[in-house]
Amino acid sequence: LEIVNDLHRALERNQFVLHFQPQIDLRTNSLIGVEALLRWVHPERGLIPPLEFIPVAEETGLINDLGRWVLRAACQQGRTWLDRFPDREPLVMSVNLSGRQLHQPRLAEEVAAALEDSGFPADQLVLEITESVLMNDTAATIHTLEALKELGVRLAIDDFGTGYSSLTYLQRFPIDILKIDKSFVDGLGSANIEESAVTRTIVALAKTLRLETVAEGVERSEHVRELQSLHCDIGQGYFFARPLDAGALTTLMAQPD
Ligand code: G
Ligand code: G
Ligand code: MN
Ligand code: NA
Repeated sequence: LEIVNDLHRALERNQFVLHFQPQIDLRTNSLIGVEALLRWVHPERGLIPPLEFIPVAEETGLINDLGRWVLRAACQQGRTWLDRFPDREPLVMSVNLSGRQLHQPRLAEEVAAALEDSGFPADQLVLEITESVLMNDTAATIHTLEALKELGVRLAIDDFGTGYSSLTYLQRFPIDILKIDKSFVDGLGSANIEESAVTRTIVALAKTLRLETVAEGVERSEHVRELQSLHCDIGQGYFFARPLDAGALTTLMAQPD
């Protein structure tokens, strides 16, 4: 419970940082975006991964302040990169939203403020929502998602395929992108065709619904080859790069693809 007190002070004390994991266009092999991933630099414990404090932040409600900080920091860093690398393809910035943030009535206003204050273009911001959060929900969720869409941002379903549920919500919610969960990507490149059945099906579904596909947890060249043959759009994973701090990513961007 010490962590709860520490967590409250951590925002005031500027102990959070964003790392950024590259997203690669599988057709051109170029860096086209990054996912912002939150880390807590604890003065005694060092770098704490989000799975250890985001659930606590959700329970205590601190996730709203923390999520607002993440949105602002991600948009500002995105703007810095756009200004620094004007000749690169427009960089897409993906930010994770938690369930509790999605239930916050002022979410769309806060996203609008983060975009306006940073000058980051709305159509280059992607908000990721996990499939389980979407499935547990309701009219209020649709309303929030539509308000977000009106700002011009795009919406992605994170961990897609792990929810074991009806797919009807894909027609109800204004979704743009499916992020194929690592557990399905792991099976790619195997001689056994059944190993790739789920990924194959998700990509086909996405094409029919005109959604973009991002494969997560791409670790091996065999994964890349099969994703390319399936015409999956984007890859993200250790094969390309781990999440990097802003400085390391700036160095990466300064090199040609
Ligand atoms: O690198 P990784 O350990 O960063 O991330 C672990 C989990 O934490 C992922 O499921 C990711 O979606 C989640 N996560 C990372 N950053 C954020 C964030 O800023 N907000 C929320 N809600 N979840 C995040
Ligand atoms: O938001 P999401 O649940 O998708 O978070 C992505 C998580 O996956 C982060 O914890 C990130 O560090 C991790 N990750 C990203 N690429 C890889 C990978 O290739 N392999 C593994 N094992 N984890 C990855
Ligand atoms: Mn994510
Ligand atoms: Na995921």
